[in-house]
Amino acid sequence: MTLKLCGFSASNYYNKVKLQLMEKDIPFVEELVWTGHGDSLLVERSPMGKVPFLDTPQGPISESSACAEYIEAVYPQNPLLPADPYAAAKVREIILYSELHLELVARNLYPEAFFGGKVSDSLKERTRKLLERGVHGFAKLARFAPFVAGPEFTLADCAAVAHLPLVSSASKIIYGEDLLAELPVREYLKMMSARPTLQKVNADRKSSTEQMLAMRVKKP
Ligand SMILES: N[C@@H](CCC(=O)N[C@@H](CS)C(=O)NCC(=O)O)C(=O)O
Repeated sequence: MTLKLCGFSASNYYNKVKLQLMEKDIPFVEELVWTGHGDSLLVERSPMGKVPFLDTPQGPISESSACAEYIEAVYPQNPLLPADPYAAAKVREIILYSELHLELVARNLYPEAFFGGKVSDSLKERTRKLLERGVHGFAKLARFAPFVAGPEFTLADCAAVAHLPLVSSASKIIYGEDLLAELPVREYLKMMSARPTLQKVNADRKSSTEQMLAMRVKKP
């Protein structure tokens, strides 16, 4: 059975796994699954109702990092985790920092930054403090040499190219300042955008985002 990646292409976590599959040259199909409809079938496959999740011959896997680890274990071709356990742990560490201490924190700002909602001043203030701390920590680990974990393209790049642009734009929109400005994110994204795999992910992201925004406008 071919792997099936489920979710939608505007999702950064979906794109993290999609880029991994493409970089490893693994055949897969996509199933469009939107979130937020309280769909009991979705919760059967992804208990938190989140995307992405992966349909495998043995059943579904939710959480992008669990999906990513499964893919690396089952498809050793074009490995995106170093063989050395310490080096692999450093890649995983960067992924965790980019998600727990940057993306998930910046996510507090998305309702106002991207979806026409409002975020309270106190939440903006709290989020800014946490983000500054996260950026400081991430900056100590990220190498950008030229890839985020060092000289090789790894899973950390699949995460970083999906998450960093969102963190950057949300902070620019809400604080009038890019909280990632101390990092060479622009140069990094420019270098990464030469990859045909990322070009495809980004093209799909654009059309999926338009679709998602159109659906939101139609809601009563
Ligand atoms: N920790 C999860 C995060 C996934 C996530 O937050 N996905 C968003 C889309 S980008 C989602 O499904 N949101 C719907 C919801 O939270 O109900 C992962 O790594 O897969």
